[in-house]
Amino acid sequence: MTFSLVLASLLTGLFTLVACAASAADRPSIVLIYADDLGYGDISCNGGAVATPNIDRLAREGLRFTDAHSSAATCTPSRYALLTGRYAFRQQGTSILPGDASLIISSGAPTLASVLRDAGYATGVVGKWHLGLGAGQIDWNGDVRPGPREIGFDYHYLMPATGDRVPCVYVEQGRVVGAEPADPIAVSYEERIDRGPSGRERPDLLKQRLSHGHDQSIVNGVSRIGWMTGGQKARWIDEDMADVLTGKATDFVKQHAREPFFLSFATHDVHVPRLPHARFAGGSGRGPRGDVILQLDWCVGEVLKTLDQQGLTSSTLVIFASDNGPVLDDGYEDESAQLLEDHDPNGDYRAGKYSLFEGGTRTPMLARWPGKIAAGEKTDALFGQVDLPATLASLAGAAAPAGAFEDSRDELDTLLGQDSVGRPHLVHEGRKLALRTGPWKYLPPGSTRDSLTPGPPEQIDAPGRLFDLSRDPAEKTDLAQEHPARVEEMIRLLSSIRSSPDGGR
Ligand code: NG6
Ligand code: CA
Repeated sequence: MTFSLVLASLLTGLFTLVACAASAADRPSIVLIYADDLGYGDISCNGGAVATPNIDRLAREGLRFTDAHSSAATCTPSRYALLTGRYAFRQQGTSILPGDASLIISSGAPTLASVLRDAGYATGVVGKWHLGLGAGQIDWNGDVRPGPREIGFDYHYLMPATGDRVPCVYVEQGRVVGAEPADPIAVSYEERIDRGPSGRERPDLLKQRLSHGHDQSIVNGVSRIGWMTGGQKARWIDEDMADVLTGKATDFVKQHAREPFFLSFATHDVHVPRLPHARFAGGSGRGPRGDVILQLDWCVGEVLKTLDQQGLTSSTLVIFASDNGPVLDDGYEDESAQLLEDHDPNGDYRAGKYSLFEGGTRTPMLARWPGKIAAGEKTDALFGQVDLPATLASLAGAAAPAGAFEDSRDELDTLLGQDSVGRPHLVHEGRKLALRTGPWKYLPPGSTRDSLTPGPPEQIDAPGRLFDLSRDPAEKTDLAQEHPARVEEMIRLLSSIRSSPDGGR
């Protein structure tokens, strides 16, 4: 080899090294803060009447999305889509799960977490899970697996299902925190295994009365869905939950400050039961729902403060979003409807959680990455949380795994604020499926719930309803009769997306 050839190959090698180092340095750590049941209008930067200064800081320093959506109008299917990059309707058993359900994502299946882990990220999930644990009968006194570790998270500290479902315990690395062999935990959604009084029988024992459902075991003075016995020392204190989970989330950030990490911090707030810590109780003047919005904002502030203190703010992409739209009375008498005053949980949109109307899935979304995402901007691009796996994989320089993430589009340009259009279409999942294409929204015939205004579900006749959201964000004027061809076309597109992810490409 001549001297010049040797020099050339040395230089090439050096260049490759520098290029790799640069791309590694360009990869931010990622913190996803995933709120529960938080509506588009629940944050003050979207017009909410309860002040959320920490969440608003993300908007001031980053990008505010006006047309970003959870994949479904309830928790489990939204979280499934967010992790797998697949719409949940493609898999049976992805509707709201009981607290003893099996893990609904197969061990070893590629997920947002596993792809980032394989790309060299330390991965952790703290907070609400609600994707099932174990495979069959769970032994809450032993090793609870499969769980997050089998689908890509190195670390977990979880509430297994929801705050209103048993078991009311935390699970850390496959073990119930505080479990004692002498006081074994048992859980049942079929049999009344708890000999103590139920919430229905003894409302006088409750801190907050139930309004519907939630009439089984009483834990920490709150009546829950499901029966549970044992584990007295392991049971959570609802009022401390925001502190406990935020502590675990910020510990994870501190422990991984010197390497790329992905943290999914899924808060319990603002789901029911709404039992804020005494620091926040009464603070909003709008009852417990307003108070837990304050508490959620505090949780966000603690994470941002930790990033600041660790010198990680500019090297971390922070995404803030919610798993579905807002709900007022979701089973407890917490005066959420009576004390709303001028606060509009869904902004200008119609209905909320459980609904195919916009309020079901159009949720807050903020993205901050200083220097890479312009500060203080807003985007009207259509964005779906189902896109996060392909988008964040692309950000991390990882290839989307073959045969996976099939509904997930690489929308990195949209996330960074460089594409103002976003997705060409998006499915919304409620009991049925609705479809967006550009400004058009198609809702199928059937019934859809409105969890914000009392009354029976809304009945939609064939062939369904069509709205032009650019003129009619509140979905009041049905244009289906005026635009039959568009309705036909959207029904066709929805059915082809339903039968195959490629149908919509
Ligand atoms: C419903 C519960 C509701 C809430 C929801 C799940 C009743 C009557 N209602 O079945 O309180 O727990 O499930 O919410 O039990 S989600 O945000 O996790 O999807
Ligand atoms: Ca939810």
